[in-house]
Amino acid sequence: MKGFNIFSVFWFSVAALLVTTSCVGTQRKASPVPVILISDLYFPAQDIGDNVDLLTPFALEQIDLKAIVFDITRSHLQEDGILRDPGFIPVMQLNYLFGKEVPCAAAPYDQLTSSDDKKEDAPAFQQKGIELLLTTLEKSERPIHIVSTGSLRPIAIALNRRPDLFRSGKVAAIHICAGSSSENYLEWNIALDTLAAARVLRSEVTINLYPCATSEGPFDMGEHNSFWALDDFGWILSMKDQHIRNYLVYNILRKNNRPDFLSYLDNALPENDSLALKAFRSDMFYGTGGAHYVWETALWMQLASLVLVERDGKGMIVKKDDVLPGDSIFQEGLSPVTLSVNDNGLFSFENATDSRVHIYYRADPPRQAILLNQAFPAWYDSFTSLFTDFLL
Ligand SMILES: [Ca+2]
Repeated sequence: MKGFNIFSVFWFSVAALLVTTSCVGTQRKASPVPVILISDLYFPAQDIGDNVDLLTPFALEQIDLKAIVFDITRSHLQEDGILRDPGFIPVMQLNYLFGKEVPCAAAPYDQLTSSDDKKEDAPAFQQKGIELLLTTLEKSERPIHIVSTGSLRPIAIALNRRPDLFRSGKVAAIHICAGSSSENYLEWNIALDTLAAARVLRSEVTINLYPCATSEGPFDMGEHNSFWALDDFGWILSMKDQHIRNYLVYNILRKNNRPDFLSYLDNALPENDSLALKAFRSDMFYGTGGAHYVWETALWMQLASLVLVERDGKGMIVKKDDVLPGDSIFQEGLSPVTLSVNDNGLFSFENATDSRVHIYYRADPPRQAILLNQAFPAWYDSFTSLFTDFLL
């Protein structure tokens, strides 16, 4: 069943609906996919990947970002002498750059104490993320896609409070970037809250799973995980949209010494920050080599119906409709599997012909890394904010 993609079905349904409801002789674009993002997003960044990835759902015309829930874990708010907050600042920066008003709120900071924990005793501030998730689902007229790129705690709490909402057709699917393709490796996002992971993975909801790690860990590239490494960050400095460039620099360099987080976007980049970005490498701190580690590209590409192609010997990310006859399409997608979930959040999977759970696969991971290193800078450089002035 490789090559089957649940979004092909989704897009076909959307297209069919539009054809039947639009006027004869007119063609309308498919509506963007409504999304609630749940991210372990902090400022200053804990993993800069979350702050860099946040740009994608704001910038893609195929995504209609409805709400952002901060999946905060108490131990990361104060760690090795660094103090962090939930990611209000990066969300505010992107709302400013894209002229949006995407609401955001934090979910409970502490792990579930049982698999049916509703966290009703959490402080009011931490209830807001769960309330935002539930009310966004409740008031949506279309089924919503939930994207989770951290722990599964906010979804588990929402499921425990309102299982009816998740059974009502309000949730199109939950797209999870977490876990490992091997049941022998406890991956970071699962380890953040193992009870929550088991709760969500055992639920009755449609799940598309993008494991981050393999049995070798989170920096290995296997057939069923999503990791790749970006070799270089230098391209950011020559991005056409300099306001977006400044957003990336501010978040990658964790510029909490600049509380003017909007004016930083609107002014020329300080020379020292240009130099620091050029020198920045994630492998100075951890991992196995690269300027930047990425786990979420595949998820956003699948959700937005984008494909990785090789065109004239170079990798490109394009819309499915824009694939040219000479393009070589990189083979990746979602396959149906049956999932066996342990109480500790570890899981294994077996191919199935039909299932509520799908797992990410890719044909040739090293080839994908080469193509994405060529394609990713141009893809990000194609994003445009509301601002067109030149900053230097
Ligand atoms: Ca994350």
